[in-house]
Amino acid sequence: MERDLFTRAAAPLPMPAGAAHLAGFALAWEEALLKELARITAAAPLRHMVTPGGQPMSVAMTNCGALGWVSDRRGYRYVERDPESGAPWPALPDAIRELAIAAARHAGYAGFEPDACLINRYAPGARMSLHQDRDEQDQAAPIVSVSLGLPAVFLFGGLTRRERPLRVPLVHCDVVVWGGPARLAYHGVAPVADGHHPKLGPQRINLTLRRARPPNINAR
Ligand code: MD6
Ligand code: FE
Repeated sequence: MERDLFTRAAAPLPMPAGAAHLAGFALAWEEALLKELARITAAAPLRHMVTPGGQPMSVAMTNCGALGWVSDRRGYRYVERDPESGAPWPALPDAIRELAIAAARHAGYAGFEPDACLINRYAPGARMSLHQDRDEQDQAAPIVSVSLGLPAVFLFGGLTRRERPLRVPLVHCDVVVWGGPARLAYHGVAPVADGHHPKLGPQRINLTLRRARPPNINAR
């Protein structure tokens, strides 16, 4: 297997109870992920959403799946349609769904069925400040986060803002899963350093898969 500057030997880093770092887990899906990403971002382009306070985010975002996470002056929420086009978000590709289910299972969360996939693009300098993911009605399900492209330092804290976060270096095709006792852990991404990834160029792409709605509500 190709190993380069951006690829570490597969060695999971220790994480708190309920969380897992799966080094290189997405490598088997790499080609499918890159192909699907191009398709999704052509149909639902990456865009800089604004925070409820009106600031444009440094991370550009889009979604695929039944539900997409959006932020605007009205707040954060999941919606069934792309507000830019009015169309439903692109469907969740089988390959992305299978990767998420396999990663969740590997981390001890069998039966994960994602209904939302947020796609984040970090240009060098982009970051995400520490926050909890609490916009999902179904907090029983874990969160699966797939890193592609440039490396980044994932900040993984505790259940309060006061705990100093772990710094978890992530490279292309690493996956992080958190749920159970870690489901509401504070997390974020340190500013992405300059660089050029052989497959993705000067950017980090993150896919975050979640279960936003409990199955019965979602089936409506
Ligand atoms: C990441 N993203 O992009 C982590 N959480 O690596 C997040 O943690 C996140 O992008 C909630 C809402 C949007 C996000
Ligand atoms: Fe988050």
